[in-house]
Amino acid sequence: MHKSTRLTALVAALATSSAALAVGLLDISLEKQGNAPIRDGEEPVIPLNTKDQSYNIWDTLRDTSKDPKREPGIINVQKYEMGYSWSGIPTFFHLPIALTPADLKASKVEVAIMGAYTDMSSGMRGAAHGPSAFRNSEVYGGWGVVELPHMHVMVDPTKELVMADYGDAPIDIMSTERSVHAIREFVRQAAAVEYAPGKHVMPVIIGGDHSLMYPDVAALTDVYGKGNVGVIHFDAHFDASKYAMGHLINHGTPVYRLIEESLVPGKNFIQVGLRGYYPDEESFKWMRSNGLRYHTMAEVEKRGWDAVMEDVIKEAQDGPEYLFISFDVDVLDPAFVPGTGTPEPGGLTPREAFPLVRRLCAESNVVGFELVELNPLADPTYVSAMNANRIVRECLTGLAMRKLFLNKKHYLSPLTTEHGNPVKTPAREEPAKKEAPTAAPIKPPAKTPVEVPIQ
Ligand SMILES: [Mn+2]
Repeated sequence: MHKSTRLTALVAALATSSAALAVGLLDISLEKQGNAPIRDGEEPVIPLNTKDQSYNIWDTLRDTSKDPKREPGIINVQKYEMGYSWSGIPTFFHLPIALTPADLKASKVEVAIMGAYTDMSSGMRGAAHGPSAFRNSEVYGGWGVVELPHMHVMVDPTKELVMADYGDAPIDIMSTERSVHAIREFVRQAAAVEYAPGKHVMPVIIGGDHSLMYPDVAALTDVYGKGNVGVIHFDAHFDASKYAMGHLINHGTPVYRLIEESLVPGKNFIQVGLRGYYPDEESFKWMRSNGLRYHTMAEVEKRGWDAVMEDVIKEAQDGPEYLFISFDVDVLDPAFVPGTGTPEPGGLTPREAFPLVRRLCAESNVVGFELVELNPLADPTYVSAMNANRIVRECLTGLAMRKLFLNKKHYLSPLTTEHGNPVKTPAREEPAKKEAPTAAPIKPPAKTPVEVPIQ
């Protein structure tokens, strides 16, 4: 039913009910004063003026015809070889930028990190500032020059992968419904780029509220095919409501939409971290009947995190060929992420979430990632942005490990997890393209006599 028709019907229904009588009288008295919002014969809606010049301005690309001509490729916008964490132009991880799909292709970009500042459906407004908070969330300086390997595995993803900041998706900040189509197109354009035969750019989307999951996943099914992309969904909430206050798309409905539109079969959803008071019993039954695989915090309480983590990895490898990770930061406990729209106590610790995200990106075929619901306005200590940054770093590290064939079950560097010598060669089955950072055995130090203190 058309929106205005529905509203007309609603007004007609109200006019015939006795409960609405007082409202009707109020309307008449307002009309006498010339203030009535609806008069006889008028449509009870304020039409959207689609002829207005600003209607599509949020989705209108800048005119670049007067820009200096340049060859396609990524652009390093930093002035100096290195800098402090807070210095320079705040791109994601201080990476170079790419403005167009041609830039991604020319530089053979493997991972394009992009912002998407949807904010109409968050439980608490502020997620629009997520991408900018993320770009400013670095802790370490030395970008571009200093080697900063992830200590658990001794791999530095910024050195192993070609990555770029792809800017922000176009958003109509006053309409989630209008934004999702533009976001889907934006993500699809990046993911469609083949940087090598059969190898597509992996989009990493920094939100923004969780309504993003619908256009982000839909964009990947546009590239890889309907039903070919599974979703590992980290969240305190199941986000599979049919409606939210009459809206079909908001941050609590994307899972339902993806299943309803047959883009992702229910069995290809693997949910981690559900807790609190949503979904209810009826919704759990709906999830079961649609085959969703869910791992609640109640299950973690019952079986322990390690057992649940292993099941998630197994299930991720037992699904469609391509995987997308949707990481709602509210899956982490509010102690670690207070800055989010709908916090829920009793969540995962970073020490639980980090290895799972890293392992999923190393041990399965992840082709897209989103981090959503980061709300810096509710994050006075910056701890939320810091943990959000690390979640994405865990994924990037996992991707780099996969590239280096350090993708055996739960690989950790012998150099940093054992202090005995010599260091074992990393457990790799296939030859790596380059020497792994821990491949060379380290000579034991010359033994020196231990001095015993004199009593
Ligand atoms: Mn969510």
